[in-house]
Amino acid sequence: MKLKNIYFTLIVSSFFFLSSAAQQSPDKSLVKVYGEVKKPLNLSLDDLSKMKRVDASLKDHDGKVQTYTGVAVQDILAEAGAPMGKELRGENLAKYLLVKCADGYQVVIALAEIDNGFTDNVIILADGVSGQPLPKEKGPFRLIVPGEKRPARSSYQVIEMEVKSASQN
Ligand SMILES: Nc1nc2c(c(=O)[nH]1)N[C@H]1C(S)=C(S)[C@@H](COP(=O)(O)O)O[C@H]1N2
Ligand SMILES: [Mo]
Repeated sequence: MKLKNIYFTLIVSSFFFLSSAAQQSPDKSLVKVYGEVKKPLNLSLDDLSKMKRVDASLKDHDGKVQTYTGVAVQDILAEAGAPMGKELRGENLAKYLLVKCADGYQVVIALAEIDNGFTDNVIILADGVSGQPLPKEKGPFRLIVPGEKRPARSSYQVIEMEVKSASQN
């Protein structure tokens, strides 16, 4: 009877130990920022948590407004040394960001659509919604493109952001 109790305690405590270990292991997911940039980046959730945080709202498929939180894509591209701000003129206006997702979904955003010298719309790379991490099927990173009639460019499960040029010269 006593031995049975010990076994029971061992099984229960090892279950709690293993489940807490699983919860604490940090998410190692990365977003790769590369292409026509001076300094390619591999951004983790931890990296994003240390950058300037901003909110963006998005109406979901069902018309409900959700508040996402993350980092302005402008700040990420500036950090990577993509042409932003004063450099965003001439041939750099033919440059764009190709956002790639784990499911193969891809969207294009012109750099001028990201720069606050051109627009008041703040596009963010979100890692949270309503004060929580993104749900697994939409995360861990999601592009939020506010101010559009449809949420179709707000790509989820983002894995790469490549700066490219559409110039024909
Ligand atoms: N990776 C990825 N992101 C995506 C899509 C997709 O198929 N794959 N669909 C888009 C479309 S068409 C819409 S309408 C919205 C839906 O997002 P919601 O389910 O949060 O409303 O996600 C967008 N982002
Ligand atoms: Mo959609």
